[in-house]
Amino acid sequence: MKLSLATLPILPLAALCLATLPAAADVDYSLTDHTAEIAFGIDSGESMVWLDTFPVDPLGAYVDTVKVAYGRPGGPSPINGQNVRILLYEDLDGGDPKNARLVWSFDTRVANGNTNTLNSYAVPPTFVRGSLVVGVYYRNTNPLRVYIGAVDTTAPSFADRSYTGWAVTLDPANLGAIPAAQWGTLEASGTVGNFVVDAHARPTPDGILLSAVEKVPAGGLVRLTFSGPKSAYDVQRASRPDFADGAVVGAAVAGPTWDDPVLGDGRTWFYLVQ
Ligand SMILES: [Ca+2]
Repeated sequence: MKLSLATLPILPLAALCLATLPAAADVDYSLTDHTAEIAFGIDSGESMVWLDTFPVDPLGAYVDTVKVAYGRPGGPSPINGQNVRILLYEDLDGGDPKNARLVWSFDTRVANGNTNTLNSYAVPPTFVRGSLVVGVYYRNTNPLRVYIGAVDTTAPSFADRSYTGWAVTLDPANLGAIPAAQWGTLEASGTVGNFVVDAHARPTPDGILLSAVEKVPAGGLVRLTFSGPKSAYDVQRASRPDFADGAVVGAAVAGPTWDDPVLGDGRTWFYLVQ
């Protein structure tokens, strides 16, 4: 990610300091303790979606993982191998996600069913505004009802955050088409709890957060503070915001800080950490 910095020493410190941003470089979204007491089911020949909603945290607007647990320990349905579709939506106005837009999906098969195991599904970092909505689509082609959605019913539970809908045929890219009587919150269906569906997200597409740019007058230094998923970073410096004359001034830097002895040179510099 890019941040710019004017290194003129006459600038007030506030103009140089972005230290109010925390250094945390990711966000875990979850409504549950990852232990399912109930498995949510769908009848033979019918389809359903089960979804959790999360207001977007600015430090986690780029979703890179969806995590799902299926069934519950001791659950009645042998669900491993069932076809499911993992879903990620953007819900601009938050609240009820029936008007959310499907931005990513992934066809897979249930694994680790009835064990409280979270299965992780990698998502190309996807920017989401408003609320992010994650969940699963499942069509039951078996002759019996299948109990497949994992529900945590122990306190605390969060109302108006877990939603489900069903129909004989259902398009998860068009939740609005689900009949109103077959759509609503989990608690409206008679179960107080939340689905065991999580998401993980980053503050930037590459997960690198340049959280502070500070003056260190002793030594005439500009100090960059950054964090991210890599073990080493390259720091570029340029005199132009388009980095047309950018050059790597710090190669394979481990971080979390890096110092540039340019504080007193009277010039304006731009930095890029990759
Ligand atoms: Ca909505």
